[in-house]
Amino acid sequence: MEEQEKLARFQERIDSGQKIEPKDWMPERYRKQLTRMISQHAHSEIVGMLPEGNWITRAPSLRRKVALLAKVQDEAGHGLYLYSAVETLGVTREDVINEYLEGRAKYSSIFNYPTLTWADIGAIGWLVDGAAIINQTMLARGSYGPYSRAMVRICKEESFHNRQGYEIIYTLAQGTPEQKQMAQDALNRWWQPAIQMVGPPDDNSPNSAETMRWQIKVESNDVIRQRFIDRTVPQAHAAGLTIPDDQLKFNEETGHWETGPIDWDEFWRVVKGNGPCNRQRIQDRINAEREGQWVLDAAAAYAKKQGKKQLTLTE
Ligand code: BYC
Repeated sequence: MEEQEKLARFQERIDSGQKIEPKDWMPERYRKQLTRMISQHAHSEIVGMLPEGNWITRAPSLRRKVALLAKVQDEAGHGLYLYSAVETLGVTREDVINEYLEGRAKYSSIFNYPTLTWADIGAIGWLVDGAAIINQTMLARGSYGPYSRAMVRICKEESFHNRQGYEIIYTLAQGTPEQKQMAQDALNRWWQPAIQMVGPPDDNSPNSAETMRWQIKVESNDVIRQRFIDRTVPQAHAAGLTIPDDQLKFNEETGHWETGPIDWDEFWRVVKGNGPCNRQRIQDRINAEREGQWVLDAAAAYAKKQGKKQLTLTE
């Protein structure tokens, strides 16, 4: 079959809502786009453990500690499903992890900000998992079977994360004036990064035309961002907190909250490696890889004895 004809058939399958599976024919660009997105997503789950892991030993109660520990473990699990999903596209997880360790791979901009107080743990669950769920519920309807199925399970776990985060923020906001101020301060620092994390505006999103034509993404960055804002503003108000945007207003005609300007210069600075914690995040992962080498060596020795392939740290 001619390439053009294969392409037309492929597009027909996508347009009729069929899932594409690993052994099906797919255009090289489709494979490339998915490999890019899934590997970035996997790295984000793993690097996302760092800002939260920072607070496990300092959680204010046993209940909070247990919930945070479970959340961070869930994120590791998400990374593993996603590294497995990316392997179905013909790359190895060692290759994509090495790209990350060498600073060549992207991961979500949001994880380059520090967690300065306990309220930041609430802000991550509420805002970061909140934005991620809205984006990923959309990705669960995407065309590639292994990725869309991974999203279903991940979203269920993220819903728990989101509620534990909002509960932390809400509780602090109803506490002493100092506690309320801590919650407000976390919202002030995380609001812009959170509304930026679902990607640049549609008119400056080079991958969208292709990722949407092939239904890797089924809704655009702007649509997802607006949904996140519409859902989150009333939650802030219910907790008695103020969104840090003096131009924020509700448009009665469209039924949407409209924000003031979003700081896209800051977003691109962070994406290009110059956020407050970019270097530290990569260094921490390099250290973890180095310090975990003995586990790899032990697993490799065991695998050799059993006649199996060599394992990686994330298996
Ligand atoms: N950060 O053309 P665009 C979690 C890049 S983790 C960094 O719009 P696309 C959690 C983009 O890669 C959840 N880079 O791209 C874990 C592209 O550069 P390249 C993380 C970003 O792909 C632990 C360029 O900008 N979620 O929930 O059509 C604890 C132009 O963008 C970002 C995912 O990873 C960013 N924020 O759309 C707690 C979801 N945004 O690759 C919570 C999967 C954009 O061409 N990914 N860039 O060099 C996606 O849904 C899509 O890739 C995006 C961007 C919507 C993010």
